[in-house]
Amino acid sequence: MSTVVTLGECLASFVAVERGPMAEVASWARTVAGSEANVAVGLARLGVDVAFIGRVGADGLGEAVRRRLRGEGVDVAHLGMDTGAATGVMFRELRDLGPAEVVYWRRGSAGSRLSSEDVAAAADRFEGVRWLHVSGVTPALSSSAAGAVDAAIALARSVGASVSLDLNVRRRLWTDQEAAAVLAGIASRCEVVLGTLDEVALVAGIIDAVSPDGVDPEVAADAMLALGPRSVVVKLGTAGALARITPQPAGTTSTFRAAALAGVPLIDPVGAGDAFTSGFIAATLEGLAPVDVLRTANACGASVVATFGDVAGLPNRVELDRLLAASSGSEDTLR
Ligand code: KDG
Repeated sequence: MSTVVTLGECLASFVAVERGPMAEVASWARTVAGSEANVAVGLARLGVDVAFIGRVGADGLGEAVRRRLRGEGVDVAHLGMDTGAATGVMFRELRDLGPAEVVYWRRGSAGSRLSSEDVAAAADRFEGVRWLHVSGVTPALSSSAAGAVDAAIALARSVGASVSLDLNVRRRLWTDQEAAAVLAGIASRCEVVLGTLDEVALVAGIIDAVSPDGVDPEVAADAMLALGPRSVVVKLGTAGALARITPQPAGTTSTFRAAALAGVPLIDPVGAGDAFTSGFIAATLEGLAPVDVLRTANACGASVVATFGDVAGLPNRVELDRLLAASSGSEDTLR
């Protein structure tokens, strides 16, 4: 039986081995990527039973994805092999200056063909489940994938599970306006919404462009709370994280903050948000106090920032405890 269910597209990811512009890269390391799959691996490493629903192509890259997730202990019984489409692929460079270029080969991919029928077929995975996690990547892939997210949320709510949404606005997949409209609707059906400051502000409707400068995270979080979730978590990178939480069934909303870990080497930040989310969910399920939940999440995120690839740095329980013990009291001062 799974404690957590998640769904989405898991890609074969080719990450540049040398740093610099993609046009010059000759060597690539094949890894797996995909926001929700990264979260699933993070949870499995922390000892949480987790199932991943999705599709890969009936090809070697799909097999590599399945083997990796299965090897990490993720339940892949409902990660189907689609004979009608290829496994999605992404290439990304490692760039020291400016945003890194990402190339997707995922239009019409197997993962984008995820549908509400796949969720219905996985209904057994929702029996006794405590948490469903979804991200803003999947509804951007196709209308059938958006339908899968809606079906999963309805199923999770029908069994009393908590639902979290990581906004994950992917500007290569849709416009800000499209993302804001769809993700606000999903947020209204979730208990927990996580995002960076620009994502929270965009979806909550307090800015319509990528310019969070000057936006107070608490103001952005409160605008998001007004859509319906009970908790909003704003990931602030080197400034740590902030949560606004309204107790159930009702009460005064409180703010909780945790500083980022100090001195984290910036090796490869992609996947850090997913690592944060896996730490957040695992610590919440354990019943930790909100500040300790945020500290755990920050530590998981930092661990991935300091490592190459989306999932290599995701800590197991022993590594996480060591990291938390070593960093206790040495976090960056809150800004
Ligand atoms: O959060 C990391 C993800 O962005 C990456 O693994 C790939 O899911 C992905 C996407 O669609 O960008």
